[in-house]
Amino acid sequence: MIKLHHLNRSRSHRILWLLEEIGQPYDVIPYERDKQTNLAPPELRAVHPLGKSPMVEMDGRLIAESAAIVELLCARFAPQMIPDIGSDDYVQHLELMHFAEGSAMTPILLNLYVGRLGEAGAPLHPRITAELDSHYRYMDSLVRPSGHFVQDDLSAADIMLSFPAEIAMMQKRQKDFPNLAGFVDGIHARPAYQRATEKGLG
Ligand SMILES: N[C@@H](CCC(=O)N[C@@H](CS)C(=O)NCC(=O)O)C(=O)O
Repeated sequence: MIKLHHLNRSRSHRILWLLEEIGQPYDVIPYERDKQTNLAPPELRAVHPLGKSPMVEMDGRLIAESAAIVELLCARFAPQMIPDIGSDDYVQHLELMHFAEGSAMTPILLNLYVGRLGEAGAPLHPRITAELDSHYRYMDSLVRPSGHFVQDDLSAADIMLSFPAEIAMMQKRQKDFPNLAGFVDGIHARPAYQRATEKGLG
C-alpha cells in the first residue's frame, strides 16, 4: 500500500491529486501546520530529517521531493504520463520536472519571506517581482492549445507545475497570464482533482 505523509495547505496536494488520477489504493497520514509559525509539526522530522511534505512510502522505501515522487508514481502506475525517452517531449518533460521546484519556486518563496520584512524588504521587491513575472511568463508561453505543458494530455509535468501555477492565480495574475489561468481551470475541473480536494485534508 502507498502511504502519503500529507501536510495541510502544501505541495502535497498535488501528490494527493496524482494518486487519485492513477487510481491506486493509498493511505494518508495527515499532519497539521502549527497555527502560529505555519511550520510542519515535529512528527514529520521523525519520518525524514528534513521534516517536509510530501513524502511517500512505497515498495519499502521512503521517497522525499515532489518531482521524484511524481516521476516514480507515473513510471510505475501511469507510464503514459511520461513521454518516451529520446523524444522531444521527454526533454521538455525533464526540464519542466526540474523547473517546477528548482526555478519557479525560488521567486515565489523569496516573495513570501521578504514580504514579511515589511519596509526593510522594499529594496528587494523590484528584482523579486521581475523574476516572478519572468517565470510566470515562461510558464504561460508553454501551455499548449490542449491546456497541457507536455504532450496533449495530462502528464507528470502538469502535476508538478500545478503548484506554482495555482500560486500565480492566488496572486490574481489571471489577466496577465491567461494560458496559465486556463491550465489551472482545466486541472480544477478534473474529477480526480476534485476528489483530492473533497478529502478535506487541505
Ligand atoms: N522541494 C520539496 C519542498 C518540500 C517543502 O518545502 N514542503 C513544504 C510544504 S509546501 C513543507 O513541508 N513545509 C513545512 C516546513 O518547512 O516546516 C518538494 O517539492 O517536495
